[in-house]
Amino acid sequence: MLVKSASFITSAPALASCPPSEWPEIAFAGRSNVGKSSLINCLLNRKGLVRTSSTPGRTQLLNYFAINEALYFVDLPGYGFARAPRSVREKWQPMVHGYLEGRESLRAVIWLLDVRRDPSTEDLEFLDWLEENEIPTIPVVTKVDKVSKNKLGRCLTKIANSTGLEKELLTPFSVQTRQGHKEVWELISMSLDPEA
Ligand SMILES: Nc1nc2c(ncn2[C@@H]2O[C@H](COP(=O)(O)OP(=O)(O)OP(=O)(O)O)[C@@H](O)[C@H]2O)c(=O)[nH]1
Ligand SMILES: [Mg+2]
Repeated sequence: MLVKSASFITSAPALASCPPSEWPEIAFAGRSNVGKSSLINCLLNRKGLVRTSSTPGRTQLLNYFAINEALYFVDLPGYGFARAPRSVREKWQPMVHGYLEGRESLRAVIWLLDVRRDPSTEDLEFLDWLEENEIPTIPVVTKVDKVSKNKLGRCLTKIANSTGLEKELLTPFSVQTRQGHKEVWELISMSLDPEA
């Protein structure tokens, strides 16, 4: 997709405060620090549109970005950040599950996993929850610049085995090399227009 315009719209604390659902939307989910905000910036070719951080747990609201006045990207707060205050952790589930269950204009969730980490219990629970709720899920494996080509295959096999997802469904991605940029956009386009 040619990104002509991309801008921050709002940070919503819950489904009820999301903007009117006039456009289809794609949400980005995964553990804290996995690279959600970086992936969005890369897809939009905007370096600093979404704030990224080496401190996990920065994103704590449903952050809305409008693309080409035709599509929303929603940067979701990450899970699994053990050091986050309890108040933040307790809010995560009702906020994120409530949004994902209730947002009719949601077309797919891009679910991120770090290539160097074994999927955690929280990752697997979240995937189960997405499957139970029949939410279309696009798995993306991030930070693949951090492993050699050789090791990448083994990491993907491991992730496939522990998640039960087909290895072919895992799209390797790197902000550094832009590997996967085209593939992720293709998957987004397919979920926006399943007929095509
Ligand atoms: N080498 C490398 N680093 C990456 C990549 N993607 C993200 N990072 C780094 O990982 C860290 C976390 O990235 P973010 O995009 O802020 O992660 P996030 O998932 O939005 O994190 P939260 O908002 O805390 O949930 C930052 O230091 C990024 O620069 C990548 O593809 N390659
Ligand atoms: Mg973030």
